[in-house]
Amino acid sequence: MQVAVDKASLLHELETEYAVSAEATAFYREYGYVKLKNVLSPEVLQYYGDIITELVFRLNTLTKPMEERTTYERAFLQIMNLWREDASAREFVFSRRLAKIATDLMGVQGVRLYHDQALYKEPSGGLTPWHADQFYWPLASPQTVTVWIPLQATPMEMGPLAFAERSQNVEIGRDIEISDESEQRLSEELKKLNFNVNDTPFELGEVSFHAGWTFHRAGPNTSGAPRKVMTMIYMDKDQTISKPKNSFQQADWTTWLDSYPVGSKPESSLNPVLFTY
Ligand SMILES: O=C(O)CCC(=O)C(=O)O
Repeated sequence: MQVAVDKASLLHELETEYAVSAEATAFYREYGYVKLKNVLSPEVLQYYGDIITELVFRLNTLTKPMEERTTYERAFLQIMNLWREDASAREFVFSRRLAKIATDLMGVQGVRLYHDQALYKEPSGGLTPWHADQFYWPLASPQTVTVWIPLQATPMEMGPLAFAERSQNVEIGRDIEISDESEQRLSEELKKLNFNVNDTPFELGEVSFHAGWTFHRAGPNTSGAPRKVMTMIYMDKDQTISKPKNSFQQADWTTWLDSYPVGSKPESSLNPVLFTY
């Protein structure tokens, strides 16, 4: 029997506040990430998850067999800026509830969207190597944060996101892209420096927020089902664009920041403010 969807209550949930505790904020600032439970209901995850999944499989162009893929390609199907493809996906990505959490964790006055991306680790998909996201972004300050939203409960065998605690402040491996080399070099260096790694399952409704310079990875998906995840990357609304330092940042500047001038705030229509006090 099909149950009618109460769209108004789903939208209401995406708009209303989630109270971020002082402990969660302090944890985020010290450890560079935080995992929060019961942020989204099963109903919201089911409804928007189905829409996101349909878009991922419709827009995906990575169809070659696993054994012919690079490490990066084995890690996930990566489909970006779904908000520009579909009005319902936009409702999810523009959630004030999630944008306000990002704002409060960073302690800023508001956030803009950098871009969204769905990251689907297929059954038999490989690990996501250690890396820090901000290597890819031509942004001047470290005030960036990604919300990682599993669309199903994510046990260890699906490859939940894992975090090297307090690693946002160390200047190792900031010059290295996601690769076999980043996995090897960073796992050695992080071990040598005694970073504790939080590698734990996610309950349904639980999400994480991690800072742009926090090192993170994910294990392979050894389950029989896809690990479906949606993410949004937020930046302080007063963030400014810096001169691209590598070819990835150059490409990001053109694609995600609409080549807005270096030194200015990214104020093009690609980077809307999603929450402000
Ligand atoms: O989902 C993954 O496996 C990796 C996610 C990630 O690196 C990110 O969201 O920054």
